Amino acid sequence: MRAYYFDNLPGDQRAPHDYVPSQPVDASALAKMSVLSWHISVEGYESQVDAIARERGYKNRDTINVSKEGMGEVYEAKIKGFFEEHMHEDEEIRYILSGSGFFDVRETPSDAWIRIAVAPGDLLVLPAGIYHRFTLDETDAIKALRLFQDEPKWVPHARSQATDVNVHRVGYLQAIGVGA
Ligand code: KMT
Ligand code: NI
Repeated sequence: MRAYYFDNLPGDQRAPHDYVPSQPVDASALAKMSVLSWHISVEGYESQVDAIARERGYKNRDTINVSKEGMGEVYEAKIKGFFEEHMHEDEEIRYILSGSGFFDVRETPSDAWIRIAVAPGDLLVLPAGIYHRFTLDETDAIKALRLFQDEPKWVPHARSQATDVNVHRVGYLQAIGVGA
């Protein structure tokens, strides 16, 4: 997993958008934003993913296949929705089985985007309340496990003044020591 500041230049969301030279963001900077990651080889991943799921109380999971073939008619709408800046009231946990893509997370208070390039074997946890978005990259396909604690809470809350005061958003900022 590699992370770097997004260059904010116009153009295809699937392009890397890496500054030249790149401005990397390391795992400890991500951890300060409560963004956690592990790498677990896909070959024989089950027992290690099971162990992390047990430790962190992720009781349920399903598989998502983001590709034209995997999604059919809802593909274009889903791709558009994933890339709209939003937060959730629960963690967003993904283990990448195949393919690749980009999760963009908002740094606060700079409001810069940090782009996280995920590939097979990456397990990424975005905390509740973090503003983020997702896009496929130029390979146009990704398959991932979605893990969740109880009921999946996929409801996206689009960034807005109302979402800015959502209790999970405010709790997130307090947890990372920023703002209110
Ligand atoms: C999400 O919620 O943004 C997604 O599930 C994106 C695809 S998972 C790699
Ligand atoms: Ni999301």
